[in-house]
Amino acid sequence: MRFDVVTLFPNMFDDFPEWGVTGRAVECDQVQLNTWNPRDFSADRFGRVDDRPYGGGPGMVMRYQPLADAIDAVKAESSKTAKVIYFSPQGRCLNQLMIEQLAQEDQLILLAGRYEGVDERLIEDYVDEEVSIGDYVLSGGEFAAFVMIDAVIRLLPGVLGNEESAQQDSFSDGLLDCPHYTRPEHINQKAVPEVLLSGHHDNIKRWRFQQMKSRTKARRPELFEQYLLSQAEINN
Ligand code: 4GM
Repeated sequence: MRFDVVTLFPNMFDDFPEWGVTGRAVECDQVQLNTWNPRDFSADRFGRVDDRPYGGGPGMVMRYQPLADAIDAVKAESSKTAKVIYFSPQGRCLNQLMIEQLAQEDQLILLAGRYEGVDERLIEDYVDEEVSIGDYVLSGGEFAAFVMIDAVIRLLPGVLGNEESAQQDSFSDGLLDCPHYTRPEHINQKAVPEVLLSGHHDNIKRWRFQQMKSRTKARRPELFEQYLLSQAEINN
């Protein structure tokens, strides 16, 4: 799989190959991670990539031309059909189902904005999906791109090493994960739940499933409602 990130701060992605399982996938060429700096594409005689907003107000807006030319350059050397994703708080909120679908793609072009965002016409002409990673504002889209890249790479076949892991993820069935414990058995009077020491694998499985459901119901009632609806559908 190939990621092409359009960013004013390509250096932010330099160390990616050093980070854990997702980095190893890049290191082993299972994933190609490229960066493109719109500054290199600015046709402006000062190399400007931003300008003042029409209508006034604070901050700057990323200009159409350098971004359009950068995206055209990515597409010219790869796939004309690659999806272009733009990260902004106005986008559709990212979830695991979207990540699973994105992991099926051969290539993603990720546009990381800065300042107040990009000229709206660039979004209309080039962006296939405007995506938000949550209801908060970042100083740039780069960390949103990191989030998506990480979540997608770990689903690629062979990346986690343990194929079961991805299947057992929280959300893979619409529920939060159960609690986990490792040695020692006692910490400050707190013991590991007895069932986990029992060696009774059916009981352990049941207990974990109960924990997943009770935690989801308590912490994320809206997710739990979704889960119940999807179960009802399966049973019909
Ligand atoms: C658009 C407009 C994404 C993008 C202004 C990007 C939050 C998210 C940016 C901007 C971002 C998000 C860059 N902030 N919630 N900042 O996914 O500053």
